[in-house]
Order: sequence, then C-alpha cells, then structure tokens
Amino acid sequence: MKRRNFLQKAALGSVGITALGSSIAAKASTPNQTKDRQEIPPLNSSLPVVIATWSVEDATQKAWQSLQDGTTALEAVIAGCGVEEANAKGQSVGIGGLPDRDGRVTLDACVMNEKGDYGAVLCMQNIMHPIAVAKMVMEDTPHVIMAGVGAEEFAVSQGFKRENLLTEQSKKDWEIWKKTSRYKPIINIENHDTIGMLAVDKNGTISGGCTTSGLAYKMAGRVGDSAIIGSGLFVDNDIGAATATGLGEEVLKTVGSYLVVELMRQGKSPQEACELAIERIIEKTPNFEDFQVGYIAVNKKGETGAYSIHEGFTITTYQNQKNTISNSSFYNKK
Ligand code: SD4
Repeated sequence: MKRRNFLQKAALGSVGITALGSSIAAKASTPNQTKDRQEIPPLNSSLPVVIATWSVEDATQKAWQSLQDGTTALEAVIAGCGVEEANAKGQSVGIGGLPDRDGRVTLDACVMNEKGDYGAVLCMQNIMHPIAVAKMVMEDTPHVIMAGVGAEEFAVSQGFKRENLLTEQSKKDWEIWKKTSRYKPIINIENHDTIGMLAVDKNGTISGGCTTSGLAYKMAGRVGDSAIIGSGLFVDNDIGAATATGLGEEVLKTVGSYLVVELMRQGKSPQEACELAIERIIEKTPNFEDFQVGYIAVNKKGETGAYSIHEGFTITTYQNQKNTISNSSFYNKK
C-alpha cells in the first residue's frame, strides 16, 4: 500500500496494547481486524532496533545494515533516511517532494545524537539530502539551525550538488492542484509521509532523524514540526527518543516529541507515552477529526510504541533480524 494513501479505507488494524489508565487506552484496546499486516509486538526489548514512520522497509533495512557494519546510530539514521530522500517516487521527502503552492520544493530535516547535539535545515531548496546537511550543521558549524538560501549555500560549500527536486509527476500533480488552488492550513489526511527514524545500537546508544518536504502546496516559507527540536524529533540518550508525522502545526503547539520522551522519563512505556501525547492534542484541539498526527517512540531497552489520531498510520521496525511493517493503533474509532 502506498504511504500516501494511508487513510484509504483499507482494512488496517490496531496495535495490541496492554491495559492503560487513559480513556484513549480503553478505546484503543478494541481490536480491529487486521488481514495483511502484523501488529506491533507490544514490548519487544531487543537491541539493536531501528523504527521509522510509514512503510519504508528499504530505509530501515539500510539503517539496520549500517548498524551491522559498525556505524554509529546517527550514521545509520542518516543512511536510512537517505534512501527515502533519494526515492523520486516518494512525494513528501527529498527528490519528488510535492512543492509549495508556488511550485518550489522546500525541505526541512533534523538530526539528534546521543549527546543531545542537534542540527537542522529549514525550507532548503535544491539539495536532495537535507538530513545529511542537518548533520553537518550540527557538526561543522557553531549553529544548530540554518534556513533557506543560507542552508543551501552551506550545503553546496560542503560538496552537495544543486539539483532540481521537482519531478515531472510532482509538477503534474501541482498543476492539477493549481486549477482549484484550494489551500487549507490543515493537513489533508493524504498529505503526510514524513520519514522520522530512530535507531538504538546494540549498546543502547540512541539517535534520530526526521526529513520532509512538509505539507503539499503549503504557503511559501512555511515550516512544520519535522526539523524543530522537541516537536518533530527528540532524543535523550538516558531515556529514549520520539518522532512525529502529521500536521506539524499541532505537533509544534504541544511540543510533541519532547512530551513523549518526558512521559517515558516519568515511567511510561513508549506506547503509553505516544498515546498520552496524542491525547494532549485531542484535548486541546476540538477539530482533531480534520487532521492526522502520529508518533513513534523507542526507549533505551529497545521497547517501541506508536499511536496516531486516525487509522492508517504504519510503522516499520527492524528488530530481532526482522523488518516488519505494522499498523499503529489509533484514537478515532468513529
Ligand atoms: C509537516 N509534519 O511539515 C510534517 C508533515 C508530514 O509527512 O508529516 N508529512 O507538518
């Protein structure tokens, strides 16, 4: 199933969840029928582990292989996310990303390592691998965020090639969209496929990355959560890590990934923490029916969790030598 079609009424199921105190948990524990996908193994605590938003087996495979080859968790994440950034068919990351409403493909990405170091690029054009540039911002500049033309020039100075990221298909889709130009600052449920990836190596060292072209047909200059520390991504090597996909505005307002990690710090499992962070959005946002947000999380032991507002969020987990696509459980059972 294509990621972009994730809210189609396919027979997606819910994750098995152990008893939780929240009302969300009560809803989430009603099992749905799952035909062709496995459910997330509830508390699998084996290391190493790579977990990513959406059905991105090639990306998690690459990250896993990278860990097997002895790279750091951060390098594994960059290699894994790079697979999707280079995939011209994926329309929300790297080359092929859907443009803003003026036809420009603008990319946001960030990384965090086990030391709590962070680097990000915002609204950068013409560079296929923003996640790798984000790492360089982190390691090779005195700054943590670079944006726009400055980020692009920095990337070129580091040896990245400028290239046109607007593929024929994405251009065609944009031209069709232009006929109506209906722009709503809420996420169209089919508009998100941001790749957030978390890796924990065999020693429990944690890193993460998040890369996106953001909302399709967004206003020029719009930046979402994906590259913002604490929102689209947060890593605390003592605790765990979380990353987000969905309507960035809502993730930003609740500082979602930081919230998930802080909940794990307070003793919640990754699954409970993702559920409570989604609950926070639902409590604060009466129109939650109109948009999607999904979180994934991992803790230092390699236990994972995932939760979204609506049906259709998938995650890929490479653990115990196996690459598995699963359905996230979700709040809105309707
Ligand atoms: C954003 N969170 O820019 C991103 C969108 C997304 O898949 O998740 N796209 O708001």
